[in-house]
Amino acid sequence: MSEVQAEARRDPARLTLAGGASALAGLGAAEVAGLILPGAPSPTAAFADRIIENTPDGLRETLIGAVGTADKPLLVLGIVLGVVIVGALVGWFAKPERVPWVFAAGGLVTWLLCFTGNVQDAVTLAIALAVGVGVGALAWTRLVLSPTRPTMRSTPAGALDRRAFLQLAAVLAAAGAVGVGIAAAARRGSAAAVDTVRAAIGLPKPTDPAKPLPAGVDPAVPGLAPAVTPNADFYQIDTALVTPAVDVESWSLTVDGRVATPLTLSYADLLALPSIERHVTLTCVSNEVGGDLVGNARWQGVRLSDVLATVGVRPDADALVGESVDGFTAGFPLSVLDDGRDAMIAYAMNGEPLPVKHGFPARLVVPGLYGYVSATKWLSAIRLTTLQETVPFWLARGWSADGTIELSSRIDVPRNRTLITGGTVAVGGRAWHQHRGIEAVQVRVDGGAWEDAVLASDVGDDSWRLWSWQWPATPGPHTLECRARSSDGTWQTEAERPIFPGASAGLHEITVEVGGPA
Ligand SMILES: Nc1nc2c(c(=O)[nH]1)N[C@H]1C(S)=C(S)[C@@H](COP(=O)(O)O)O[C@H]1N2
Ligand SMILES: [Mo]
Repeated sequence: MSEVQAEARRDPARLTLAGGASALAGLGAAEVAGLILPGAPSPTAAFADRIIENTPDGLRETLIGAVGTADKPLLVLGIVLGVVIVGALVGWFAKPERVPWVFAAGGLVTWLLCFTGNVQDAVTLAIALAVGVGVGALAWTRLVLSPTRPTMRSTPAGALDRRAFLQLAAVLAAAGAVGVGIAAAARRGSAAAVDTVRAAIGLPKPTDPAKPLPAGVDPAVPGLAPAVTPNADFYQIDTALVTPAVDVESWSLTVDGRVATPLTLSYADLLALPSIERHVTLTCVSNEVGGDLVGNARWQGVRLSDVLATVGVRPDADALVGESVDGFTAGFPLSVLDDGRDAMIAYAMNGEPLPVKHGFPARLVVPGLYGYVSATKWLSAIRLTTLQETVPFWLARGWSADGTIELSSRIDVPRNRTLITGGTVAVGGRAWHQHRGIEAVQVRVDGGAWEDAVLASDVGDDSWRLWSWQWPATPGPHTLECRARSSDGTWQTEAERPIFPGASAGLHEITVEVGGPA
């Protein structure tokens, strides 16, 4: 090695820059490779999914609360920056000859961390990461190890001169960033393409339609959200960073496991089966008392029990696990279905094909169960099994196997911590105990006597019920609380309980400041 070359290899600024640029070039190459390989995940997204999954629940909620829906783009940006910084540090600290090997080790560790057990993902991700490591190592070689190429301006002794080095580093880094950007844009584009296909789908008429909504399901309380939640306002919970954009032509749903005859349905097969349509309120177990992770929609789909009768559930199966194309699983005991509830493989929500983010082309909806044990979106398989044989996603993380929805109620109007005008104040909210129904709601002010609220018309036992109460408000600060009575006769209790490992409990309380009369 010449003096000049040796000198260049000792220049920390040069090595750091070369490391960062090589890493970014490698990441861009891995993303582009992941885009080109059919069915391959985005390496960045796969890694982000792992981070999300392994973040303790409490911390995750806090972070998501702090940054809102920007959480996922910020996470991706963080990962890209992280790769560049790690690359720069490797360039700075590692022996130059060893850097390609450190890159390879990084690729291997990433692959191991991202391993979900899904074979297709593992193979395609391995290829994408290998391409990334190769490109990163090549970039490093050109920048630092053997920069001499006929086309490249180099000092006679074999190190790139300063300008040539900076140019090459900038080109490599820019190419990497463009690769990441193109891959992200293309993946978003494919989601848009799926949405176009989805919008053009004609739905069959439900064989067994929902009962028309009775008059008066929405109390006359200004500012109260409606009894049926518009799709655009429906809460959304998923573990996946990039929600799946499923090509409905190649999609199919398999029903197998402990069954007599396994079944595979195409989208057309599913839509051709007799269907039911019902109003069902979905709730997330992570909903805090007074929280808004709850929504009511009119779902259309195929009755789950019809499909189970077709495949013939074997007596050694006691649970059902729904599996998503994204690897998520949710499962519950089959005994839940014994009461004949309207559990369904849903393909429509409020009269439209399922929105992409709510599980297009199909999901499970089971009245009375929290989403984490039942409501698998982007459904790809239904496995008849036992919960020991197939442990669903959240159960493997310590959440309760009993996902029965708790009796709960909420005050929506007036809003918490607001200043309102005195006189008679319209108070309103909703209460739910899916599959049981709500028979009474009461409100109390400042810990006083419970007063009966007026229930709005009933949509059905599987839906929440809205309520209202006319409050003769006096000026000053006040607290309001509500409680509901289930149709099974039990009152919601005051005892508070945290969300983990299975649903919050306690009464929703708000404080308001009442000003003078209007
Ligand atoms: N594939 C998949 N399905 C899923 C989830 C998920 O993370 N991935 N989350 C579940 C949870 S915890 C809930 S509460 C509901 C939420 O459904 P929504 O996003 O349509 O409101 O979906 C369920 N189905
Ligand atoms: Mo959930």
